[in-house]
Amino acid sequence: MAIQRTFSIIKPDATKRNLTGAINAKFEEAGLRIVAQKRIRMTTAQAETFYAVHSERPFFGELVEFMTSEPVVVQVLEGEDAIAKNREVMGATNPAEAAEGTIRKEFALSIGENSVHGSDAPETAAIEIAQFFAGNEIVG
Ligand code: RTP
Ligand code: MG
Repeated sequence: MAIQRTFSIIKPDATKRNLTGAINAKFEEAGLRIVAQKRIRMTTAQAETFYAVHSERPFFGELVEFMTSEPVVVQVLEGEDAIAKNREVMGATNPAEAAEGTIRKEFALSIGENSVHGSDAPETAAIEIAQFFAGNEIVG
């Protein structure tokens, strides 16, 4: 399997509880390398663009409000099969369904406040990385 990059967000519920380091440890233990990282306050426009695919869903407003409510940490993770590996480490969207040892099982509060985001495919990873990082901010 080739080396891939994926886009990750440590979400407001996690930054608020000071879990950035604990979550990063999970990534690193899984063999993912953090090749770019910054803490930002996401704007409403950024959150609406980022989650545009969900704009017709009933939870969209709540999701945008949540993502802009506290700082987030945006990241690029690199490694073998990084997209699938990251989603495995994250666990299911709903923490009640997440496997033992996953980030969402250990830290997520609810299906909405679920601590992390990870890209779901190479195409979305490329788009999401480009929304938040310039090429020279990623150091592999
Ligand atoms: P993500 O995009 O954040 O990595 O999560 P995901 O693929 O596991 O989940 P997705 O279906 O793409 O949903 C995006 C985010 O929207 C929030 N959500 N809330 N209240 C609800 O029913 C609901 N469903 C989804 C979650 O924060 C989810 O991660
Ligand atoms: Mg998703």
